[in-house]
Order: sequence, then structure tokens, then C-alpha cells
Amino acid sequence: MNRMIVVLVSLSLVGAAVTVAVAATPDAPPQWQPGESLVDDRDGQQYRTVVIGSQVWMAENLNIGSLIRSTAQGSLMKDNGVIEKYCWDDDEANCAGDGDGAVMRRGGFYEWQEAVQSWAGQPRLPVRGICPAGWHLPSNDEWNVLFSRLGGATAYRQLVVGGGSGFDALMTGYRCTMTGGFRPSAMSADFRTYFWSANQTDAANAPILEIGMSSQQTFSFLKSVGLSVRCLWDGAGVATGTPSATTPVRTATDTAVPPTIQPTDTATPEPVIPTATNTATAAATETPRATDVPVYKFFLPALRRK
Ligand SMILES: [Ca+2]
Repeated sequence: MNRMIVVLVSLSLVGAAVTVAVAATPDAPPQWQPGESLVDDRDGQQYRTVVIGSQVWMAENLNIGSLIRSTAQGSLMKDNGVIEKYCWDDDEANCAGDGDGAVMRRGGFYEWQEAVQSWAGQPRLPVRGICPAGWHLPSNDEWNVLFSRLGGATAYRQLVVGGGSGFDALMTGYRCTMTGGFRPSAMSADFRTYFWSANQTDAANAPILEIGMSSQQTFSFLKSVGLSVRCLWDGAGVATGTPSATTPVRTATDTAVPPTIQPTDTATPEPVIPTATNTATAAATETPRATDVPVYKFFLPALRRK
């Protein structure tokens, strides 16, 4: 019996010695650094990241969650403890594809409430929502910082794939809440992409950032639209609660930009994709109401007036 105890103690001491040696090895994996690819420990998916000024952005669209088919109009995502996503044409390959051939790595499309994981209105900011641990949904102020950094009203030139900033916005289209289908763009027949901000407009609506290859704009619309999500790192200065100190200063070229639309615009029907015969109609739906006053600070061109 005594001999057995001695053996166990000896093994234990050997184990302790080995443990110390492993911990001291210089080959331990390094910690993630801004600009390196991020691995989402919830599902193992990997995302490129990019440092732009004082911010660290995901350089690919978030693709967390379980696919639900967009079989009807309106809101289909639920407060059920499960992260749900739409994929273009209800095909998972369009969310997670590697960019080869016709398959794009679009990421998921999310309704606003699902994106921020809040069904009770505006959550306290910053809000993690469906982002990986240590990341959050960008607020209006944080989008402003990015747009300001990249040229204000012409930031789209740098935000798109190949634009130089590394943000690499893909022209993903979106999930339309009026039909339940998937559309290239709300405002044209060309593919554009759409992102959420964490700031709601009101109980039913939230601001939408539209970025195209040759334009950018924002408008407020129903939270049940399915849009792409980019997450912002909590560790950057802007993300830790000092957006007011970095409020962008408008340049001469920005002065004509009245950013956006009031909640009173939300009754405007979703624009249809212009065709040869309906261009005028589609343009008309973009016309802000006369009572509009700017409520956001996005550096976006004025909505076209008829
Ligand atoms: Ca859900």
C-alpha cells in the first residue's frame, strides 16, 4: 500500500514538471491581433479583419446562425434564443460560398431585431447582438467615423471590394420584406449592399446604409428587411464609448449632404427595381418628405429629388 502511494506521488510530480515545461515554451499560440483573421468560437468560421483609422472592422459579412427560408413577406425571425439567417435564394452556399464561380460569400441577411438581439426596442449601446464575443454592431456614430475616414460622401469608392480600404463590401443585394424574395438593390437594377446600424429609428424602423459601386445613401426602413452585418471590434478607441470626441468634421464637399429621413418616411413603400418603364416611379419613392430634417450624420449624398 505504501509503495503504491509513493508511485502515485512520483507520477504526480512528473506531471507537474511536464506542465511547467509546456507553459514556458515560446511556441505557445499568439493572441489575436487587429488586422488578423478572426475565428468565431461559436461555429469555427473565420473572418478577415481590417484596421481603418482607430477602428477594427470585420472585412467579411457575418455568417452566423441557422438558415431559415424566406417563404413569406414580413418578419420571420423570432426571439427564440437561436440565431437565424437568410441566405440569398434560400441557399446556404450563397452565405458561405468561397467566392468561386457564381457563388459569393455574401454572409447571412438578418432582420434588425435579430441582428441586435433586441425585441424591446433600442438596446443599450454598444450592443453585441449576433457578433462574436469582443465585437459589436456599429452605431450611427461609428459608421460616421468610418465614412469620414474614407472621404465622406465618396467613401463608397474605398468601401467596395478593391477600393483600397480593405473593407471589401460585396454587392450582396438583400432580403426584401415586402415580397419575401431576394433583390439586387432597393434603388436600381445593379447589385448593391446594405448594412444595419445599431441605432433604431423608431419601434418599427432602423436606418439602412446602402453602398454601391458608384453611390451611397441611407434611408430608414422596416426592421424586417434582411441585411448584411459587419461587426466592429470592442477594443478600438471609438468602440469603447467616445464617439462624440471623434464626430467627423464636414468638408466643403459634404455640405450639400442632408443625410437622412425621418420616421415619417416609413410609410413610403419599398422602391421597386427600376425597369425601362418604371424608372420614374422608383425614383419618386426616394424623394424625402418636405418635413424631413437630418437626424443622422452619415456622409451620404442627398437623396435624389424628382
Ligand atoms: Ca432568433
